[in-house]
Amino acid sequence: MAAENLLIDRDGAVAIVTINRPKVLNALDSRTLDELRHVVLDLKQDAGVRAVILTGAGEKAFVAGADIRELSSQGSTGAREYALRGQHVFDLIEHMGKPVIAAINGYALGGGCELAMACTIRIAADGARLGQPEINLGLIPGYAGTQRLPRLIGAGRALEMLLSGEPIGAQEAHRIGLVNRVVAADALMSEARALAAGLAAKAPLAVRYIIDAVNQGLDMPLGQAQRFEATLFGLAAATEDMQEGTRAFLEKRKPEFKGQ
Ligand code: CO8
Repeated sequence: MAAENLLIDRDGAVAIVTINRPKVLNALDSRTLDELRHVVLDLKQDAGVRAVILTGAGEKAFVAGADIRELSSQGSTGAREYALRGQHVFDLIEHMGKPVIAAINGYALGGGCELAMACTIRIAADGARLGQPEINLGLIPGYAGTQRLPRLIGAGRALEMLLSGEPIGAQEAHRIGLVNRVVAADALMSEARALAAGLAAKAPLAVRYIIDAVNQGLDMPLGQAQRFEATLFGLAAATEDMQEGTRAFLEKRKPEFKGQ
């Protein structure tokens, strides 16, 4: 499937995916979601890609939400399917097994905030605004916003954002843990690239196991999650990269991880 609404670049082991519908503030329509699904599956399979940056085209928006024009014509069954389809794509991002950095360059509203929350790490430009304004459309979030938001910032704050529909600025998002860091707008992509390159140099299997342990562990009772961690620890300890990492430490040199 040729991507019409996405730009895909490579910088060494880092892939940069840009949602490219700036005329509608990068709103997510069905085609864009489908393209995103294909790209995520491709990047997951591509052993040469070890980290991904997701951002929006233009200076105004990361993603201003689901495409309201398309959404307005959905009936009840269609809307449910639409929500499930988007949730599936966002789950694929969360479970890609590689770090996905959301470089939030402007509005991240509704589905845009939900997309950022499905990413592994969020960096925001200082002028970015994040929120779940669905309530103002007589809707509720449909791409897991009611679930990922309270997991990230706690139920009380999440309920206020979800019920008020009021977006918050980047600094407030940082204060409450919705974004990991805030940078000047003109430094956003260089910060994201530096972070991604650093993560791309880590042991890929250990990276995958950490992401799995955290994300899947959050859905498990603590005892079960700890046993899951121990199993992944056992798998990590059996990798060549573990041999390389420990040997490099003892030889006082930088490790070279191969993902094996
Ligand atoms: N969908 C479609 N078009 C959009 C969207 C959107 N989400 N956001 C902006 N646009 C369009 C505008 O219509 C406008 O188009 P045009 O130039 O043709 O009039 C263009 O982008 C520029 O936008 P504005 O003129 O509105 O720009 P402003 O700077 O005045 O305002 C805002 C920027 C505040 C971001 C404003 O555009 C806005 O409020 N946008 C909508 C934000 C929103 O409500 N998002 C949530 C959408 S619902 C959602 O995401 C649900 C997700 C789960 C769905 C599950 C399936 C059932």
